[in-house]
Amino acid sequence: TDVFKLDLDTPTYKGTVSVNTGLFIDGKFVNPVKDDSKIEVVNPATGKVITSISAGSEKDVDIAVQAALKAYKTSWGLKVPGTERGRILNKLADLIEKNTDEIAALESLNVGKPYLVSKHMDIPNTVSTFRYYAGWADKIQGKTIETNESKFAYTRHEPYGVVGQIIPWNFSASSLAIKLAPALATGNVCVLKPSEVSPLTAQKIAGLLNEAGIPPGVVNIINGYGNTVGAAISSHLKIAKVAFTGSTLTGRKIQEASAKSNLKVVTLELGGKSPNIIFEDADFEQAVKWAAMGIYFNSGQVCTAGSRIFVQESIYDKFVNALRQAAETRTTQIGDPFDQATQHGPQVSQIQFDRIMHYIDSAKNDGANILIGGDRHGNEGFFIQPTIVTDCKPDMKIVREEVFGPVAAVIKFKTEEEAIEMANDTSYGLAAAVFTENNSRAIRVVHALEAGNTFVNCYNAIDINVPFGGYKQSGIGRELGEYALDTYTQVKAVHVNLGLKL
Ligand code: TXE
Repeated sequence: TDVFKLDLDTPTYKGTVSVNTGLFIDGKFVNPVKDDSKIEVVNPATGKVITSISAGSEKDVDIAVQAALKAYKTSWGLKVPGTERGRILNKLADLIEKNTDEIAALESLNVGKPYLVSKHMDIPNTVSTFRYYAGWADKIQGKTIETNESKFAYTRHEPYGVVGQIIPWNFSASSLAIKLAPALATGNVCVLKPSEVSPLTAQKIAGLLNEAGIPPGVVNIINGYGNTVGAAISSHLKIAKVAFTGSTLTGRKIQEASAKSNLKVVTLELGGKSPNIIFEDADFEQAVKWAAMGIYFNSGQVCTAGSRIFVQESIYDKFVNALRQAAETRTTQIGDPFDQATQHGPQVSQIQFDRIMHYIDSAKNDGANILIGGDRHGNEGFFIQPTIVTDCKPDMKIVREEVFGPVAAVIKFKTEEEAIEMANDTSYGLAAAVFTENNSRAIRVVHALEAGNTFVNCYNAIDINVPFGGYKQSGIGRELGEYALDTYTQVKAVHVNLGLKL
């Protein structure tokens, strides 16, 4: 297999990045069965090709599943005590931590995220997620359940066996940890497909697995396209569960593939069009800052992005003006992801760039007002200006569909009831936020919002030990926190006869 190596001499990272470009199966980097399949990896800040990596096929997925099944029976699963699985996951966390700078550089090179964000948020979160679930590995417990005198009943929380995991590009390293860590802690073995857009961090972490002591076959990483490798994972008969993060459209396909193959358990973390409600009694300055961060963080490429901002009539003009200033400031922070001052990077790909520009055009054509932004930034790479859209009507595409870019739709409301009704008028239910200094109102509104992750006087304040997931068409199941353990285990009830005779 080939190794990609690049020397970087940037203001924030000086050093080499290197990853193997092969598929990682059964503890080794290998070439795909169809040897010539490659995917070009692009730097979104320049639009130029960085390298190319091997693309797997259905056959490679099958080879990985066989390796995983063997590992499950011999060197992982319930064969290995939880304390030992935890020890190994902690070792992996240590190795990732040791390589933080290089992995952060790969994240920034491939996804366009500011290097200092990758280094201080994404990779530390990746490390913490492995440590958090390492701690759970020896605390997977069933119950004993009283029935009658002559019976002893208890439950075991057993792993599924081989789980398939399909991840997107917006948090390429931390979403890998959110998938692998709870699965491995509970004793499962994994076949994971990174996004074809952002394979480099997964390749780097794959290269650390053997040193961490993860036995061959326990984690297999197969790069490739959704309609080949992704489809093969979701329809494989020996994969007992699939966990997916990505678009609602693809989530639907995965659910369908599961139904048509072996009814594998499906957990989905999908898109959103999350409401952020600002009441007239909010801490005004704080609300503006959180709202701007809520939509512009990671260039808007966040599933929980607060993309519909509802503002109460009496403060509407003042708020829109302040948000506009926040967007102007953010525009001055656009730049090369490796520059010290950069806070706002490019969109991840040409496809995403085009999709976002198409949404901005649709808003214009539908009669909305582009208050600020609305165009590309610079003439290289996939940068888009922080954008605010006003004069929105409820049926406009810009209000109904996920843009996944730095585009806020701002909407005026009069009463609390109206705000709740408009906020819930969506097929999504991932996140929602409310800003008010009135505590009873905050709790009342948050309880009425149809979303899995809700925030009071903050936004995107996600923690690894708090469950994360969606209502409605934003998903099925929960990741993070103790709740994720349930989605990686199946309950076996054991009934033991203590003396009942027939
Ligand atoms: O997503 P896809 P894309 C949303 C966001 C974005 C849109 C499209 O709105 O604009 O999705 O992005 C794999 N069977 N989100 O095209 O297609 C694919 O290879 C199995 C929200 O990147 O959902 C990749 O690994 N797998 C989201 C993964 O699915 C398939 C994050 C995600 O890609 C497949 C990303 C198939 N048939 C995008 N087709 C979030 N919830 O955070 C594709 N894939």
